Amino acid sequence: MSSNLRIDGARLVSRLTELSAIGATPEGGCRRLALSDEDRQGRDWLVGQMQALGLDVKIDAIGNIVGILKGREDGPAVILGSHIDTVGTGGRFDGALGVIAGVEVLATLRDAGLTPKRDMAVIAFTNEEGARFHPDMLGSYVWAGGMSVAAAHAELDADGAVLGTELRRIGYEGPEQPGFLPAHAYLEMHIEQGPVLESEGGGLGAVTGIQAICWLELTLKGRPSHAGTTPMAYRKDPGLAAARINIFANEVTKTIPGQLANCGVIRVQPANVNVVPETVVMTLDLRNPSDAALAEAEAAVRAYCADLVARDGIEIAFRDLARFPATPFAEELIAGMEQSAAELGLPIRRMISGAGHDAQMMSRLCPTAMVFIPSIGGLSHNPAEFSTDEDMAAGANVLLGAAWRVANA
Ligand code: HGY
Ligand code: MN
Ligand code: MN
Repeated sequence: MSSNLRIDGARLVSRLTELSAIGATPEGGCRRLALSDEDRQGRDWLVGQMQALGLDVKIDAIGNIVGILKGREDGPAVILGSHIDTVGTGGRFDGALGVIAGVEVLATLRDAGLTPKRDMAVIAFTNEEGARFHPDMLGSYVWAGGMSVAAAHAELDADGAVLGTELRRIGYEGPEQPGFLPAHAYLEMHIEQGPVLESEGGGLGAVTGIQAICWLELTLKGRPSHAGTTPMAYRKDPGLAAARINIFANEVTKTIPGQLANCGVIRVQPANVNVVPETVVMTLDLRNPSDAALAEAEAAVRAYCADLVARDGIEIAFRDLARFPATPFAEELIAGMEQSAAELGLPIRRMISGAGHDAQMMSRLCPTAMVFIPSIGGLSHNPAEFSTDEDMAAGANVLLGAAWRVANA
């Protein structure tokens, strides 16, 4: 590839703008929950873009969308990708940028009449966010063989909707088997979603790996009773217990290095102002770069819950929603990202990812790496999520260089 080949930054921005209009929220972000009508519209748009580019577009049984650029030789492909589903308060960049940058890389090669030695592809994976169905990174997890199609299809959302039914409803239960395209390498571009790069004056991130993740759902059962007549000592109050567990999980982050904790869901039943609750369903998102430290944090939370059960006479049932180990990326691909940045005269520094990504699943199949661009204000999963056009083009050019190198090695 001539060393001065660059992606088309204006085209990258205009595609992101087009996709951002699908599921656009009044606050300026995007809401395309997995397998929703907005997700379907985004999928339809992406398939149209891939077809217009002349890619061979295939859909697999979990709805992963695969656009393939044929290489000169048969064999495992260099895969780019990310996701186009969002969380409820999503921004315009999380996931979408990585898919569009992958499309832009293939479009740039096509425009330049360059055919790589290996097949190349861009994949938009289903339900990366895990906001509606669990676990997160579900489409890439199934692609990597971590979960069966049947088990994934049986997942339910909070309203009882069945994943497989929703997939068929939006017309994206495809004929291909997940993982049908053998992977030689996987590269993903993503916004950092945190404050590190910006706090260092900008520059790109050569991602060395992803921290360990544990998502727990706790169902707490107490005894509904009258809020005005039941003496405090007589109450079996799961609402109070849930609050205590949330605070305890937060306290654990102060004693275990690197520990993070979030209680993102608290659903109270019967949710009446004058009833001591009967049931509370809550979630805990626990993360740590160290598997051992995360296990210690989880054990502390479980032990605390056992004490509450013994002391307060409520029941607590746990359910795993997601559990993924700390995942290191491939040194030669990390170095490849650094080399491409250096060739472009762009500052880049190594860092771990706090967020989960489809790369965490693809690293089970093949050498994997990511490149980050700065998130302004360190914000993500927020409508105000923002990255500059310049940083988007810089990241996509690093992706182009790194992908072309590994596709022809
Ligand atoms: O939760 C995560 O880290 C990702 O946004 N799915
Ligand atoms: Mn993402
Ligand atoms: Mn996300």
